[in-house]
Amino acid sequence: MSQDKGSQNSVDVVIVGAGFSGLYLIHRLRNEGYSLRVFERGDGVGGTWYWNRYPGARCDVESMQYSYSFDEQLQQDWHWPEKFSAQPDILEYANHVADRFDLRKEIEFETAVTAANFDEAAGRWRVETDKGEKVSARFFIMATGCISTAQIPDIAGLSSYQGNTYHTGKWPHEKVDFTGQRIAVIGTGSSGIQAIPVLAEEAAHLTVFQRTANYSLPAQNMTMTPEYEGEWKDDYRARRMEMRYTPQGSLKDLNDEPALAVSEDRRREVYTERWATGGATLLGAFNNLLIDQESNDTAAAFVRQQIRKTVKDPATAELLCPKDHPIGTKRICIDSGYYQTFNRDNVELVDIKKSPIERITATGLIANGRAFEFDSIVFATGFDAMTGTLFNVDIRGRGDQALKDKWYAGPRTYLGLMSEAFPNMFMITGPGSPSVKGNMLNSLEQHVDFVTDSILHMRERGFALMEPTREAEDDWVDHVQETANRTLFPRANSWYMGANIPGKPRLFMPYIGGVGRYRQICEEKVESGYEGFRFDADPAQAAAAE
Ligand code: N01
Repeated sequence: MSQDKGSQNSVDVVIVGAGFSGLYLIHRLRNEGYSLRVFERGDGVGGTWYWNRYPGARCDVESMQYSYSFDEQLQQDWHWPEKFSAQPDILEYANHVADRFDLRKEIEFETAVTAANFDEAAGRWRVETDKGEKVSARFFIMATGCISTAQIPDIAGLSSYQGNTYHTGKWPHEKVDFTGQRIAVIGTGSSGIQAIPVLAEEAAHLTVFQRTANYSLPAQNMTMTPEYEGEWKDDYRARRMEMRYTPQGSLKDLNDEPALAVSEDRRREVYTERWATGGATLLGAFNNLLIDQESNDTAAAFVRQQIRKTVKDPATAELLCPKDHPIGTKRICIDSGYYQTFNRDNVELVDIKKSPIERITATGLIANGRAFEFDSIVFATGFDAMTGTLFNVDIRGRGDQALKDKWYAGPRTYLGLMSEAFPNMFMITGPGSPSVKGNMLNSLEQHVDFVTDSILHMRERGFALMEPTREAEDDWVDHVQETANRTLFPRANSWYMGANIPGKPRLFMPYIGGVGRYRQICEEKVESGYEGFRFDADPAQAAAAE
């Protein structure tokens, strides 16, 4: 059984990260009697929701669905105050789960894992931390999230800036008071689009620097009603089961009809209804919006129409209208009053599409040949997604091969769970799994269950090592790309494609074949004897027996 944290340098499992994946892993593996060391670089639990504390941060999956399903009493007891939860409420939930299941005592906070090497002779992982500790473990699990390495672009002069700088993904813990300040926000992805309306209310003046106009849909958020909450709680088990086999891991109203099969008037009616309902429901208005360009164009045109109706200044409205990628192929943004914010007198939109920000100065920045002065600059510039955090740890598998080297042309995984030559190393929601293309809570629970069940499978059968075969991995990598290529997703310069990081290989990283379909594939592999994986005996014992 597990002992006090910090007391063991040889354990069954090392877990990196105490976000939602790490917490559930601790719960499951500890209940099965495994000894653990869990390292978390932050000083609290919650992962993404620990770091992304920027004003306006909110989840765009409904609260009743963006929560754990593993414990019936937990889901019955917990009350979400709003339809779409704000970051502080989600963080409070993570803390509640950590306390309720007594998980905190397993976690070493403010400790980053720096390296992990697979010792082939011993069949164990040697893990090192930034505190200089070395721990040996049979299993090594990266539960580090998909968007956890914040990215500040390398703009000339950045270090000369005398004002305050912030990144949405590394927001300070104490409240930042922007009253009376002139602020710049660089970036108009999900984070920027959520932060801008809130910052605009506080700041004296806000300048938004936009490189790519993004499609944003209104959240139409509301206070949770007892009726809605009750409806879910009365039927939670059945609904959770249903969610698991849906395309996005959540219950949504998906219309199984192609967009061009109905009249233009009917299409407009459907889009208008879904715009009023809020959230990402508009993307489910027809069944081929993310596959067929002409169909997609109809939804994109509708959203541009809404933008032009909302934003009073026609030139600003035009700049805010996305025209260079199909709607939904960059992560759709969900906002509360984003477009309306540009009607405020204290907000200006600056287009930097044609020429990037020239440089940052001591007092502001220069863009389009114009000098701006700011008290604070907010970088809403995104993340080195999916692979960045894995590469921040020097992970080496068989033959001292670095993960980074093996993946030089893009991530190579089997089912987004493991990579060949890295035995007993698991990734929770790794590249090649649906992860960010669905309800993350649903996907991470599935992965934690898969990993725990695999470890139990090995225990029952006396296996020591688990690893995908090269053939299975090659086939899966091809399948992930072929599936993406049947959609419109590769047409956008998105972080899904690695396009936001200079030099990153351009390919679609998540699996877009559907959350439910993916779960079925995983189940089929297990049922057919863990097809595509190979299991080996303990190399140390085998050597001793010779
Ligand atoms: O990051 P992003 P994010 N000069 O990469 C711009 C999740 N999330 O933090 O599009 C100027 O999407 C960049 O421009 P461009 C969600 O999955 C969820 O906003 O590359 N601009 C873009 O506008 C989301 O997708 C929630 O041309 C530069 C922006 O910065 C993911 O996190 C809320 C630049 C980055 O957008 C990441 O979202 C928040 C430069 N040098 C986040 N470099 C919800 O659940 C980058 N940009 C609601």
